[in-house]
Amino acid sequence: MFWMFLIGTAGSGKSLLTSSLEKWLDSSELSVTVVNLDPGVDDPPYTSDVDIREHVNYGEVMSRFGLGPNGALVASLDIAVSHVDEMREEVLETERDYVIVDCPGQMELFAYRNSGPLIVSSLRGQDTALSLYLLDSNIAKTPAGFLSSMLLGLSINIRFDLPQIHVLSKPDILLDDEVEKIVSWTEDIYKLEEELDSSSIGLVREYSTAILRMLENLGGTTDVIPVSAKNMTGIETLYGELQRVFSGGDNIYGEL
Ligand SMILES: Nc1nc2c(ncn2[C@@H]2O[C@H](COP(=O)(O)OP(=O)(O)OP(=O)(O)O)[C@@H](O)[C@H]2O)c(=O)[nH]1
Ligand SMILES: [Mg+2]
Repeated sequence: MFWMFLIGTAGSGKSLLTSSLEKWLDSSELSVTVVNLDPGVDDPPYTSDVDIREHVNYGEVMSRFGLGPNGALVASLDIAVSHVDEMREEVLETERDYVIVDCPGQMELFAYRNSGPLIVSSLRGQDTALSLYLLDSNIAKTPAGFLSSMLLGLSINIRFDLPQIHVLSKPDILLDDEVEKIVSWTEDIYKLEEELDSSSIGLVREYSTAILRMLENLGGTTDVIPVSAKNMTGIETLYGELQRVFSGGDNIYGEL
């Protein structure tokens, strides 16, 4: 089984991409299991085969412990840790080729507490896995937004220690040449540097230059694949990249 964990900032398009990817794989006669890991979601745009909500009741956690939405998510994920083995069994019973895991929206709560990475590593066990990190076009369209999204991606890579593919989500909200420009920043880090130099001053510029040098030392910025979950464009390219990483176990940050 090949596992894909969809991770990205709140509202970056994880759930819709889960749905579109499932449809695409299904229409290509590849078998796929969908896992919802978001205890707080009401109505995801897909039918999940395995669902964290079968094991943890977010609303009840919130009222029983008198918690707000974030506290309840943290507590729900902590509770879910003791149900991961059952969830993994449920996934294995489906006996499908691919597993898509839609991760919770509040990425900082999922990624930066212990329960999130623990759930991910226990769910996948020894199976081949990667993360699909979504960079939201709304944020990545500016050089500074793009750079901070890449930095966040690096941080996610450290937290989950999985090979990582970068997806530019919602490219359909941008003009074609804006998408091309973002892609060019990943192909040539100096293009991004030029734009950052002309669009930032002071401390932001100083930080940006230092971050770029760090990314350069790590082998440059990682390619991003524009994928519109709304229009179903770019999924074929994404699938090619999935195949490449799954077959080679490639880690985008190489030596890290
Ligand atoms: N135009 C466009 N909108 C999209 C695309 N993907 C998602 N959206 C919209 O973006 C919003 C958020 O999408 P979701 O799929 O719920 O995002 P998410 O990352 O799962 O959100 P949380 O789980 O709440 O963090 C919805 O209104 C989607 O319809 C896309 O490819 N293009
Ligand atoms: Mg979602």
